[in-house]
Amino acid sequence: MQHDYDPENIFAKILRGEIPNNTVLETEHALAFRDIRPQAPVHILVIPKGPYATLDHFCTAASDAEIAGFWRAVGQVCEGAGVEQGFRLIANAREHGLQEVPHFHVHVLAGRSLGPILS
Ligand code: DGP
Repeated sequence: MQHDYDPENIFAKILRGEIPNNTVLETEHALAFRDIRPQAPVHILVIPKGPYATLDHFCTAASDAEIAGFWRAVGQVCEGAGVEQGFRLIANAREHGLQEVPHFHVHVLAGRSLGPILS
């Protein structure tokens, strides 16, 4: 399918340094920062640096180095966030996924019992 990317989305502006963020980790291929509306004591967003709108866009169009680098950063964030009691990853996509910001991102949620998401 065709994947469009809007370079004016808010995370693109964060990557360009046009909007401040609370950075947790920056690597060659990823940036991790705290969510502005935290839903848990730990709520970190991890984004790739390339122009990808959704997980499927990223995982089909990005290079192996970008994909490996991104997921390595997700692992580093999970290990570094003090989440020994566990965590949850969420990746919303497009309308039905209620994705608000059209730059692929993974939410890392932890620090409390997160409850069931499937019933
Ligand atoms: P999603 O629905 O998966 O697209 O979630 C987008 C998240 O991004 C949402 O939890 C709020 C967060 N967010 C939106 N704008 C900003 C911002 O300017 N800075 C930060 N740190 N987070 C933002």
